[in-house]
Amino acid sequence: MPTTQLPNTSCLRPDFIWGVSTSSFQIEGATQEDGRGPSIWDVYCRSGEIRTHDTGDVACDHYHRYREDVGLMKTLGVQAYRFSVAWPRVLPLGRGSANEAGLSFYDRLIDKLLTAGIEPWLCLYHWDLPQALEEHGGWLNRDSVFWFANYASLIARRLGDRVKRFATFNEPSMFSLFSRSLGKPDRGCEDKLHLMIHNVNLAHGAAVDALRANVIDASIGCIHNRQPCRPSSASEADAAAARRLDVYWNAAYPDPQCRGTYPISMRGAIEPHMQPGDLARICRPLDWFGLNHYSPVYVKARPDSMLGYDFGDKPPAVPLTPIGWPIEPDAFRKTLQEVHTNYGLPIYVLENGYGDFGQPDQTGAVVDPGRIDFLRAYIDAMNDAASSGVDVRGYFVWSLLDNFEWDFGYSNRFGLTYVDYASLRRTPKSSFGWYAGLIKATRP
Ligand code: PNW
Repeated sequence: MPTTQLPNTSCLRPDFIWGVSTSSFQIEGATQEDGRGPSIWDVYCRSGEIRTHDTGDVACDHYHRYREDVGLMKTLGVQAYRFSVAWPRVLPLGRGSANEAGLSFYDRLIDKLLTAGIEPWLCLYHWDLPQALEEHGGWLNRDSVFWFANYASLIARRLGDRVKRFATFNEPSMFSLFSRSLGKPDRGCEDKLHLMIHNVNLAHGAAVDALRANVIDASIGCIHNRQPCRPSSASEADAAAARRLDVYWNAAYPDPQCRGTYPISMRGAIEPHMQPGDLARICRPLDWFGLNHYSPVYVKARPDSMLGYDFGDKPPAVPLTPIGWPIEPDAFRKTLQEVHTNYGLPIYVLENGYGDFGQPDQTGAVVDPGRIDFLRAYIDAMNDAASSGVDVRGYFVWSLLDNFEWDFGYSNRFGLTYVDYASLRRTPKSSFGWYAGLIKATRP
């Protein structure tokens, strides 16, 4: 297929929003500047657990280069930009007195976006918990509900005159399933997992209330990573493990938040942490469902591990991205349909993207036809979902820039823009030009 070919977008709404997403720890750098406090990720990066020994100290240096990055978005033509606020940058200890210098960075970024005609979509939590709060138990302490609500209220009061789109959490199921604060990921940490799930759900509900109280015209959601969990073999044990993981990965947060109930199979384990009125505190009215989707997950049974699962082999017939993630656009279509059926909210796809190791060629160009083919196929699948009645209103590519890819450090690249981590120079990839062409073609 010629790399210039665009997907079918004929069934998308005329006011459909095209965007790009990033997160604070993955791009900002400047971790010790202007009074920012340490986050749990600064500490993890020094624990030796990140395979490449990378840190977020410099990352993409977005803290100093945000003007250039907003310029890239303007060239791309996106209507919206999803970013996150680093909680320890604005509240170095997680609570108590605010750090004016940190807040003013987000002032400058937001003003720059608005001047460029790009709508800011602000996510309160993309995994960089203030280390000071972790030392008080982090999400395992029920006080985290108040810490988070107070932080949400500060952001709403300070930035809510210009920001109207707010997400409480990014992928709560991911950071709880993979949280180091649970300890060794065996059966012994399951009780802590249930406590964390419940506290984070309560923190979501409390933050929604704090945002509504301070921003009259706020449009609020939570961002969920939904990926079908499939057994990696025909055995009944693997099928059972996949069903169990599916509940935790895909339903543990959206069910109580959007429907006011925990999935049946979890209720007994949540019960010891439940106080009267909790479900009503969690289930606050929302304006939309934020969906992050990449691929299905293949699961095998492993009885001694947390929830009794492990990641299994992918079926040999399934094509993979260079970093080994399955390419299955039809699973995206089905996921959109499920979210629509289960929760009935307007959907914004706030992450979808392709990870590779792409480097510049001899001419300095970064040519990434695999990413273009991936995005085209996934956008076609989204259009199919829309044609069958799914209320999908926006699509944001992960990510504007190559960035700090958590446990994989800087090796895995998801950007439409290549970042040379030595010079910090940005080079738009061919997918950048392709996405710009798509946005241009769909706008009157
Ligand atoms: C998301 N999985 O995480 C995050 O929101 C981003 O910060 C991250 O950079 C991006 O996806 C790419 O990884 C995920 O195992 C983590 O399927 C794990 C999975 C999916 C998404």
